[in-house]
Amino acid sequence: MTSLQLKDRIEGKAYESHGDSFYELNEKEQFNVVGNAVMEYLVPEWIESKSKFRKKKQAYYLSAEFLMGRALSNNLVNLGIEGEVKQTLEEMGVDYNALEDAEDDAGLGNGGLGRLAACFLDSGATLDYPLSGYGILYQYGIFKQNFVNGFQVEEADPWLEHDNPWLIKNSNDAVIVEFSDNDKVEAVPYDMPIVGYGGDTINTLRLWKAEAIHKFDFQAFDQGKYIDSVKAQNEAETISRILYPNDSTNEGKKLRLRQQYFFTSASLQDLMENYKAEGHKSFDDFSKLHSIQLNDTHPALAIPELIRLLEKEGVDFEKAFDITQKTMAYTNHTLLAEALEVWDKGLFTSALPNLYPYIEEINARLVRELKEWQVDKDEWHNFMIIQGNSIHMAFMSIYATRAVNGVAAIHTELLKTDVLKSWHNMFPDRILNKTNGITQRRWLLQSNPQLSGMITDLLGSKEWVTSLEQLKGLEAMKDDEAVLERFIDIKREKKQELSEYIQFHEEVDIDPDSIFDIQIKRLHEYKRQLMMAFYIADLYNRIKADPDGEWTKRTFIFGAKAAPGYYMAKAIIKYINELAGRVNTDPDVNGIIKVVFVENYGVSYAERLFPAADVSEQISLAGKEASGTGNMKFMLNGAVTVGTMDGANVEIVEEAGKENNYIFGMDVEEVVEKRGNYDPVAAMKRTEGLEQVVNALVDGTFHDNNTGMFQDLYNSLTGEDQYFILEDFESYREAQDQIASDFKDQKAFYGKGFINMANAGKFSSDRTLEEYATEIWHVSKQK
Ligand code: GL9
Repeated sequence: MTSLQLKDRIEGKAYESHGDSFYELNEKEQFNVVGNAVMEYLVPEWIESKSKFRKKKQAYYLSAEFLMGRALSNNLVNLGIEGEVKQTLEEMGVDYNALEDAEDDAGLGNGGLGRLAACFLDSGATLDYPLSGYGILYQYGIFKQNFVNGFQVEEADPWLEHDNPWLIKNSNDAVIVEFSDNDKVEAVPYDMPIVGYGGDTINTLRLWKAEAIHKFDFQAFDQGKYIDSVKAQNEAETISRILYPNDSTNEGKKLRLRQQYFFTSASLQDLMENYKAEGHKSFDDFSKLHSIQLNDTHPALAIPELIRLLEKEGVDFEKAFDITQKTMAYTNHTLLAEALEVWDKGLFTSALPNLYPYIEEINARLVRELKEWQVDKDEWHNFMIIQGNSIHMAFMSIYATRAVNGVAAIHTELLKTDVLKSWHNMFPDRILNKTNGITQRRWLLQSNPQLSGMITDLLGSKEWVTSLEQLKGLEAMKDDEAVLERFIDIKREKKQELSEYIQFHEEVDIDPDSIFDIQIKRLHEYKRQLMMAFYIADLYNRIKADPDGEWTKRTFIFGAKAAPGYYMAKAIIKYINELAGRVNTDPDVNGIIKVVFVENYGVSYAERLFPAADVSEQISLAGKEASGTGNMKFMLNGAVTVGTMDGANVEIVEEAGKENNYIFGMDVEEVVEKRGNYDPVAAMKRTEGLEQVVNALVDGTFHDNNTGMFQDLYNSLTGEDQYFILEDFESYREAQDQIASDFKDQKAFYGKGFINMANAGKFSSDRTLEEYATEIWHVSKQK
């Protein structure tokens, strides 16, 4: 495509879609027009990709969440036309950065689990695997976060209000989803292209929107009942209205169950329709041509639903169960008991009366097997899907699938030895490990072009973009002064860019020469944002006591959304905002430390934060964080980790060396040991300075606008301290103080970050996806 053709195409699209000259449009409209032009360019390749995978075994990633973020730059880079498009736009007088910023994030996910799905799609297409995503087209994505007096206030995220150029409505493929005999809706698919790097493969993310079968009741309207006339449409659309903003908790809501059934049923019907259209006369070959990955238990209703749909096609139960089990695999993403999905039987039967009998039948089959296997009756509660009034989705997902996997080595080990121990003993080959990964295309190539350029220069090729293990070749250069200086200069430049962005958006002035110490992830007690805040509060007290001491300049940055109903998480946000206000304005502190809580953290903000980090905060209580993926993004961008031996941190330090990171705190065994005999108040009193920090919650130092929130934080800590903040504080403080001291020798400090980057190869989602494709899905590449 020449520059002139591109210009013509863009100008033409503007007339077509807006009836106006491109140059008269606002930024959102201009973005939309450019997006449409890119779509027109990629569609032939997209069609080509679909046909090359026809009649081959394909993998389907079913997920209630896909946290895609923006697509423009990603598509341009992966198509290999970024340079041309940017140049053409520049010739047309368009500011590319402003255009890029005009795109709304596709925030169809809560956090790590949803972002992992997005990284997997990128890797699947890049590796030329037949991998499609299936999910929900939420009208509203993850809420926008505002701070009002330091409190989180949520606002809707109407990301589809401006036309979205990446979605193509495919009305021909609409299907009917039946919740019950007299409660049915239409599922209409919207397809988004997933462009692989290099542009050889363009896969599809299919998102379902709910619509009424009869959208408008003419009679009602005619009788003046205007609201009634669109009631059916309104009720149907409610199903795909909004993403549940929970993180790692299970809320047994009927609407959520309806969402889960809605998209799994629609997706399976889609697959079965296509299968039949290919001319198959029986379903004997279905599992040979389909591999379905269940992203957590959110899509687990696919299990009874596939059996139900197969029976409708004349397949008997045993055969249908067999096909289902051979087709499906399940990923577990958490060990937290409160996150495991358990549905109330009454709620389930009222929401999905036609599906429930299939769950009973699956459970009855399991009971027959438990008897056959001569499992002691006392053990049955570790297996049974239906127990009293509860339906256990994880147990069903293990029972009726071929493979179950955890998301980091330690997590999988804990599944085998603890949460799913009985299952593991029964089926020792079923539980596998697939350590998570991240795509280096978005998280290095696009978000850190400076570091990318340096890596390409040093390695003499861009191969690392599709083969991240190549980074290992950098390790030998760690003592090369010039290399390290360039690395430090780039980090400084990214910190400068972030400082300007934060100055503009948060109105806080930060110093790019200070340590940038960053914790960005969902707000959860187990992740212990409060422990980092306590470190800052303690450091503040120490500085106040000795303002002329030799302090290292530091900037502490937080980014996190709290689930709207999660009271304690919201209390922690308020506390950190109060702390930030105090620290940032105290003349005694005089800018030695700064604290920033960035508003509305999300994928696009993350792309600015990871490249600018010196220190990565991964301080969850050991045994609680299944994997983490932010930890990998920091590492890839050359930050050191201060962290516990939890999740993928364990593998990060295995790759990059404990000596290049700051590991502290209790490990899993120590946590288990401590549980029985823990006295948080004793821990607090024995740790110098800690009591002052904790008391400051309630002694009038900080104010929570009379909500009582800080008293509740205090009570939780001194009463139980479930997450052992007071126990681990001392060793965390030591690690943090060590960082401040090590930073004085810049070359030594950044040398550690450099080694981390050089050893990040394992954490490419290309590696993870390759493992899923070859060890679980058994699909093959088609160039
Ligand atoms: C999570 C785990 O908590 C993370 O440790 C893990 O990295 C990701 C991806 O495997 O999955 N499980 C989970 O429920 N969430 C995770 O992030 N929560 C959200 O995504 C909101």
